[in-house]
Amino acid sequence: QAAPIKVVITGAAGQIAYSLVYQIASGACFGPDQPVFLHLLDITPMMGVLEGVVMELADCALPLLAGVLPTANPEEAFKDVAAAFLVGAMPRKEGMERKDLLAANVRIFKEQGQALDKVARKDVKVLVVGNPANTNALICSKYAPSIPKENFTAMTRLDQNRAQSQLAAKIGVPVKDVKNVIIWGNHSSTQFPDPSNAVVTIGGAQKPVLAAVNDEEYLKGAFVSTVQKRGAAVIAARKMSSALSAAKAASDHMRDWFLGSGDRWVSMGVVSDGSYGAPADVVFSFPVTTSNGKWKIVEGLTVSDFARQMLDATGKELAEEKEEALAVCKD
Ligand code: NAX
Repeated sequence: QAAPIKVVITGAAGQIAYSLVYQIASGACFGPDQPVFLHLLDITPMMGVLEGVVMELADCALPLLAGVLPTANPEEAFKDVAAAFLVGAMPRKEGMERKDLLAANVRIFKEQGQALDKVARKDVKVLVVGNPANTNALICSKYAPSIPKENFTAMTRLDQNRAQSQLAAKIGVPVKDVKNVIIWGNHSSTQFPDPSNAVVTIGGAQKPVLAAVNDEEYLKGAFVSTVQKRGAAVIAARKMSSALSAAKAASDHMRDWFLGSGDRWVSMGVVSDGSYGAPADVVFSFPVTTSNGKWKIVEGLTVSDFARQMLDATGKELAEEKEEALAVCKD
């Protein structure tokens, strides 16, 4: 059997982590032959809760789980890790402006970037889930200059999974038969879920989703807004934010990055090179394929006028968030 890899989850006492630890420790993420040593980071007041998570992990008696280290010290948590799930962030409290939330969280990701830079493996793959995920990932990368910027990504896979699932239900096929839906831009309400290159397998033959749905008004309207507002709909129903599906998406993202996406496109927030007219040097979600531990932006897609407007709006938001975040970091 392979030697264990060290994997860190931050926000480990929180709700997403509660599902994510099992995804990782059961082999769903890194494969059934890869043992993992889990580093679990949370803040000091949460150490008691985290101890409960550690107890439950022990009680799962998982063959691939080589060990668990609960800690409140980022340098201990990030030491020698090959994969980092940065889930922990400050939740929005009542009366808090979006700006205040951004400021609080950007500071956390600056510190964590510095700690990763100091103690993590130089090939560590970092996935930021904590919001504002794209801008947090950018800041984290900026404060970890010894780690390649390609190794910092933000999660839009939950949005992709939601979009794929909506389309499959609309067409009436199993979700696995829809592929290549794209999420462009920011993981926020300006994101653009784009079905224009998606394909569906019906009766053994592939067909464009646009033709299978054949309802432009729906695809530009209700489809887009349902995906954009799905997080709020789950909160309204569950009185808590998406956690099971967020953990599954985080595991999907990291699995595809480590093990390859095959011929499917997946959406990942990555440091933009300006492809498709997106602003450069922001973390922008693009369609990518992954192999040998590297992602590559899918090239040569046509961008319609409608898509152009949507891409520009989400790009503008990311450029603004970046300026705000950089100003906070200078303080
Ligand atoms: P919880 O509030 O349940 O858990 C967050 C945990 O992070 C808490 O235990 C808290 O103590 C810990 N934490 C806070 N500051 C920390 C620090 N400096 N270091 C380590 N741990 C710290 O939130 P949960 O529902 O698990 O959500 C976590 C984050 O994911 C939130 O920012 C949320 O907005 C974000 N989401 C992102 C999604 C995405 O698609 N990118 C979707 C789901 C989710 O909403």
